[in-house]
Amino acid sequence: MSQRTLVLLKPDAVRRGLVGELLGRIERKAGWTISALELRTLDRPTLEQHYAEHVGRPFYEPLVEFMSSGPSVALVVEGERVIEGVRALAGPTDPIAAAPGSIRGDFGTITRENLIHASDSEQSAEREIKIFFPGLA
Ligand code: 3AN
Repeated sequence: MSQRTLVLLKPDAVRRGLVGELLGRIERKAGWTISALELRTLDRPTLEQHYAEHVGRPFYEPLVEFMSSGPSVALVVEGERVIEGVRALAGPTDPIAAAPGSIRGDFGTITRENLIHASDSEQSAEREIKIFFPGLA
């Protein structure tokens, strides 16, 4: 089943020079393609929309601070079961709990700065793609 997902390589990934490594892991999956890609510093209104479900949680303010602290790479990836697939490449939210071999497991230590965001369902993917790439059909 071909799907689309919204991926963010977060400011820690960009600062640490991991963009090539992380894009490479996505590109090397057979049949997946990148259909949009942009380097962009995310502003507060964009992040408020993106993280609407987390507004009011104790980690929300530091999360927004971090996410607007430098450029991120936003991209849309398309392909077979790509929503579940990129989440599997990323690993779980807590990088210490994430298995080695996953992006968070290989490169992360703290939960806020966990390198990558990937949509968690078809509904989220549709909503998030509209926020970051409103011109994409
Ligand atoms: P995921 O990105 O794994 O789907 P979400 O959607 O639950 O995780 O959380 C969004 C982002 O909020 C995470 N990627 C992480 O940066 C941050 N976050 C989530 N839970 C915590 C927490 N307990 N403490 C600090 N930051 C958190």
